[in-house]
Amino acid sequence: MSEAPRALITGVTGQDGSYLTELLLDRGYEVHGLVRRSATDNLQNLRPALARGVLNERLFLHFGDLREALGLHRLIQRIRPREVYNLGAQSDVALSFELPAVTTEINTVGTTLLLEAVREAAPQARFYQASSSEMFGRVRETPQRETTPFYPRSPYAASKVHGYWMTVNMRESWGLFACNGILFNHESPRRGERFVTRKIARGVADIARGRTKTLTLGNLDARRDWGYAPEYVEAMWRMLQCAEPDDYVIATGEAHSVRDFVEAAFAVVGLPWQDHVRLDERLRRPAEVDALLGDASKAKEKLGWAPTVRFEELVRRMVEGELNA
Ligand code: NAP
Ligand code: F7E
Repeated sequence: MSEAPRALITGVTGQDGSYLTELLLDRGYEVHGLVRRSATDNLQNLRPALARGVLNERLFLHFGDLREALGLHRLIQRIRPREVYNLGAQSDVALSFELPAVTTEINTVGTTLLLEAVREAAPQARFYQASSSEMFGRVRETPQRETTPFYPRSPYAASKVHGYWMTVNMRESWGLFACNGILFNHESPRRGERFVTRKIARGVADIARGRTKTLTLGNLDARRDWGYAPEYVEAMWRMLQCAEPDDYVIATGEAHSVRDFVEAAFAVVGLPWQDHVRLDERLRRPAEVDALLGDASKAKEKLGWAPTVRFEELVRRMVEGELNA
């Protein structure tokens, strides 16, 4: 009997980490997740995976942190994964303006330490880096593709540019099978509560249930290319199954404003959004990314990947997710 392929996921408790865990378990993997110690429950997103009853059989959770070099090295040496998915990050763009050093430490130093641990302890492993459309920032061309130059507009984006180039550099210097997925915004009912789509979905559900009357937001004009997270983790996996390592944009090719999202979300519960939405200047960022739109034709051609969940459906799933919570 052949051994199950082994994968290590950093950021396993996050939105993407939890969906990727389920996808890999479905495909017969033994999944190892790096989990930060937390005083409160941070395993919420992993409940469906844990409910499969395979903890410590096919799903293993290890305490650790991306800043703990020796811990990463020891873990990789011990489990010798075939695939490593680096999804761990301080991923909150707004917060990165308040925590630039912590964001840099986790996203930049952390990524570097993980790549170094892979190079030393499992150089044959395939490595996925969670790069971001935020790297395009003040965009140099539209739509954005793999060749579009970066112009980061936040400490978060700057840290991700460093992670991107470290990944390319490890590939070119040491021959690591290392890929960047340049993923545009992707959402789901498991999205972190501070991100705008989840905040809107929850606000709308609370208003519909009479728990509150208002939803307070910042910039309604920002435009994003929003996709559905479970489809995006499929793209991550496909990148690591290719014959050669490469970098790919993953996006829907459709952009909407935050206002469009608000309008569509209130439409799900049949309420007029103008009666409930308040604006607060304090929720605006020191520097904004005005509009992102991705061109995922390379992923379509080389990975056979294409999104199916479109904007209206995504909004509906998120609002219904909150109403059923
Ligand atoms: P998320 O829900 O915020 O999850 C982030 C994960 O990183 C959590 O599991 C978190 O653990 C973990 N983490 C934070 N600091 C860590 C540290 N010092 N050591 C180890 N783990 C740490 O993010 P996501 O939406 O799933 O996104 C996954 C990755 O893709 C992130 O790197 C993000 O920057 C990137 N990305 C996301 C999007 C998007 O639209 N979602 C788009 C492009 C790129 P705790 O649970 O303990 O906080
Ligand atoms: O903001 C505007 C805000 O925080 C989207 C991360 O996963 O995707 C995410 O970053 C837009 C911005 O996501 C509020 O100004 C208005 O223009 O949901 P967000 P993000 O900054 O695009 C990328 C791809 C990542 O890589 C990141 O890790 O919405 N906006 N009013 C607001 N945003 C928030 N959070 N809250 C508001 O009240």
